[in-house]
Amino acid sequence: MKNEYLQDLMLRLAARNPAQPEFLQAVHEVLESLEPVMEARPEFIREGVMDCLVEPERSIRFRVPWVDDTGRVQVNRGFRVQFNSAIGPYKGGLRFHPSVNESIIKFLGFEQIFKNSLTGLPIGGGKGGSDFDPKGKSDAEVMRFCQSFMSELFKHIGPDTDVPAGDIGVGGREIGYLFGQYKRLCNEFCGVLTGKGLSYGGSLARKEATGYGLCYFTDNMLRANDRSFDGAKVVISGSGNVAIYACEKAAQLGAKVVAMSDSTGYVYDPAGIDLDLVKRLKEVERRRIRDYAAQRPGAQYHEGCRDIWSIPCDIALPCATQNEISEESAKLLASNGCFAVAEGANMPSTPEAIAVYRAAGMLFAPAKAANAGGVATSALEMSQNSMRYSWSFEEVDNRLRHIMTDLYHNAAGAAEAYGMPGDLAAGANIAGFLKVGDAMLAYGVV
Ligand code: NDP
Ligand code: 2IT
Repeated sequence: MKNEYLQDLMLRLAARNPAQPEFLQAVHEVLESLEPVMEARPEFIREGVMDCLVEPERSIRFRVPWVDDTGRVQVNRGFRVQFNSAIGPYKGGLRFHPSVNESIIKFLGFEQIFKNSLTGLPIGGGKGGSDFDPKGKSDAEVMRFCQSFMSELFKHIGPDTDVPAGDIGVGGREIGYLFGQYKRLCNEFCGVLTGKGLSYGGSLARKEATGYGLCYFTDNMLRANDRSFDGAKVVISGSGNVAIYACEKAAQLGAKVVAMSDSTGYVYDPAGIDLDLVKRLKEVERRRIRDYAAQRPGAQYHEGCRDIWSIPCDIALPCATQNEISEESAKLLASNGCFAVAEGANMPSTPEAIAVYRAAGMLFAPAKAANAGGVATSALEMSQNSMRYSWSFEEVDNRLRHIMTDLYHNAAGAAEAYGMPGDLAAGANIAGFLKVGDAMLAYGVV
């Protein structure tokens, strides 16, 4: 980073948030690519927009006590970071995973500001979650936890204030328990959460949206570079919501997905992943990806999820978690001939990995742009809730496809306009920032 003001801002941010490496990583990546904007529009620094941008508007941390099936009291931590509401109510998922801490929620909330802006829809940025681990818990335990979590969270959210949704460890089951408790506490049926079940205000195609949107975005990027999914060999990390529907759409677009993973290991299936089997194991039976190989002749299981990037492929779709592709993994991908990486997960590539993609001339679709289809469809769910109406699957899917195409052109156009043609990461940061920054300027110091 060359801009002296941004350099100093980064130093002050690091001094104030010493134990938040993921948050600092996310901010650094954005500020670096905004340097040319600071040259062209010095008012963003002069008027204090950059200083405000890196400090959440509000950050809530709370105790979540609940009783497990043996009668013991368990205590988890709950978080909601309401990062930026310049262009709409805070919007962003809830993550339930033992690794959750303030740094992770703040990095996710910060990224969400620009992602949500890029969708073109009126949504601000926020994120929340807990260090609760839903794995191995009974439905009754998950319900009690969700009810306790919402018993505090409901005070801070609302359909025009803050609208949470799912993320890692939070799917349809959890959203159901959370929404039920909100409705009970507020005596109000409203669009306060997205990713709801179809019988109580959910949107068709929300479940599919992040994975499908990732492939729509990637398809645009590939076509603009005379490539396509058709006939391509694809590796997808993760086997959760994003990974499953990325696999489905990639296959529909003619690709062969040969590997998927979870946090313990990966399966390699040279004949192509049997997605019905993955869906049954993961969505219905809540089993491990290891069990896939036991039921699928020809598939191999390997312990250790990170080695999935050693499998030769044309296109890599990381759809598990942050920093899952290291420099070493990126080098393996490049040397095995991979020509495109598109991020379904949030910040799955380390900065060193991104440098490898650039040096190798690989196409790179950054998370903020490539996985924005999930939150965009959440915003479509909010619209349907406000209208008290529901669109068909085709209607929502068509809107999603158009949003991802517009988003691609918007990011590519901003990269070009600021002298970095082809750099979608910079373009996404710039285009996402400008709308939020202009709104913040309009408000004055607030
Ligand atoms: P799920 O909980 O449905 O699935 C997560 C998947 O990633 C699982 O296969 C999980 O394996 C694996 N995983 C989680 N943590 C780790 C870890 N520390 N190391 C290795 N593997 C891990 O979550 P989603 O599919 O919803 O989310 C996946 C990613 O996509 C996240 O980065 C999320 O922030 C991002 N995202 C999600 C959106 C959504 O709409 N859901 C929208 C945009 C981005 P295991 O089962 O073993 O834990
Ligand atoms: O990271 C994300 O964009 C999400 N987890 C989805 C957020 C949402 O509000 O749908």
